[in-house]
Amino acid sequence: MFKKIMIANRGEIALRVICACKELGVKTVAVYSEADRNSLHVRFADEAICIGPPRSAESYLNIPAVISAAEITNVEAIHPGYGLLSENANFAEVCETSGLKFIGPPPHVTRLMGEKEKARMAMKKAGVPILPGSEGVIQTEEEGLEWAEQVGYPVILKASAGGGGRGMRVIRSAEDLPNLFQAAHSEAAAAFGNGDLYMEKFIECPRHIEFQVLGDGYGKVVSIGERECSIQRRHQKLIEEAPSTKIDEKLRKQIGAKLESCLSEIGYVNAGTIEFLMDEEGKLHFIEMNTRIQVEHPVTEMVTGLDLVKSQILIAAGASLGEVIDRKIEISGHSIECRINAEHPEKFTPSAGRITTFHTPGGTGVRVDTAAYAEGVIPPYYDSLIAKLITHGKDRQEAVSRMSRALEMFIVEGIHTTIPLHRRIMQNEDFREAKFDTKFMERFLQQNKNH
Ligand code: MV4
Repeated sequence: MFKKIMIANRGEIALRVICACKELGVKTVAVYSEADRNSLHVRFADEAICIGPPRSAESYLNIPAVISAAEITNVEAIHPGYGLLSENANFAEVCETSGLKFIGPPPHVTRLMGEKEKARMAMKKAGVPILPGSEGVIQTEEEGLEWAEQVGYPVILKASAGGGGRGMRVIRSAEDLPNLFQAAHSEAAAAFGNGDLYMEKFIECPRHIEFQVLGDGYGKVVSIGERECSIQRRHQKLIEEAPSTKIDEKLRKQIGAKLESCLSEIGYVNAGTIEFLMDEEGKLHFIEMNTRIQVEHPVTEMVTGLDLVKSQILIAAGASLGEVIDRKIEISGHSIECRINAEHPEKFTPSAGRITTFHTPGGTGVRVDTAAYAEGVIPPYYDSLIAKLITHGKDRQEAVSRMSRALEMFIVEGIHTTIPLHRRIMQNEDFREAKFDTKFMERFLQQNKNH
């Protein structure tokens, strides 16, 4: 096992990694920007190093500064958390060439999954279901028209270097294709430095369901169930849960087995998430893979009893899956996570500043992952997530009623948060009946305009 690792991240996920390290007896080094001097990740780490000014580009994303801090403090490995450098294959490569273990997959796997159209073809080859669409990159408008004709409208153009919803265009008829093709191409080229596009059949009202996997370095990959992530706004998830009410044991096993063989073939190592769209008939279709620990990993932890972050560190240190998971994985009960953001709950505009009161709920089946505290300051430079409220119950209904009462008992004053929004969603009839898709929030906000 490592003696000391660095956490190249901030906020709640930096604390989450510190928790895992403390339990494993691993010493920790925090890095922080000038805006995060008084952050809890700095306080709870064994050592801390300032790596630059507030803006992420000059601190948390500054690879030379992060690597220098790792060398000065003699750490053996770096945990990247989520966001920031977590899916940067070049960073993973620099780590390895500097003799530092990157806690995540090898660079070539991160690179493959970062090219969405290549990832799609790799999954197809291994028998994981994908949507009808182009094979590889579409070079010209004419080629786009041919594929669209074959697939049938509506279709969606996506940026191969994109992901997470950026640079997409829905095309409903042939006459719209030329303009939208050029627009998507220019947008992708400007945003990602790569204008490559691919095409898929467009699903109007999909559910977003993702599978968690863990791979060791010895060719073994296990699927550890799914998460339902359809409650989102502008591609930002708001509520996640596990398991999905739309997945039965047969489908879970079938998709899980396909993913295990496919990712074992690819040489997948460490934690990963495979995103699917579920169509109106309940069929799953692969869309993309995330090669990091996800924000919503706690709901999987709550229903399996696994510690995914400890697992990541053990795997990076050379443990086999047999050593990391020493029993059969079973899904027990139901778990829900509400993302508490420092935002105005109706306008969704960022709300930075000093927190004056901070009271977190507790009690049976309640977990709070946060780095916020009373009198602490939420800086304006970073992601607006300030806490994750997670509940577990024997079934979905119990998890929802726990969430409802926990939200009532969560007090944050001094800044605006999404807590009032979550309280209202918990009362929504469709939500309570698990009747939703990725358009849920649009409908919900429309209906609740006057509240
Ligand atoms: C789609 C789609 C419909 N059909 N692909 C958005 C995020 C990115 N990961 C994929 N996204 C979508 N891809 C096809 N073929 C609809 C979306 C989509 C979406 C997906 C998941 C969660 C929320 C979403 C909100 C709008 C659109």
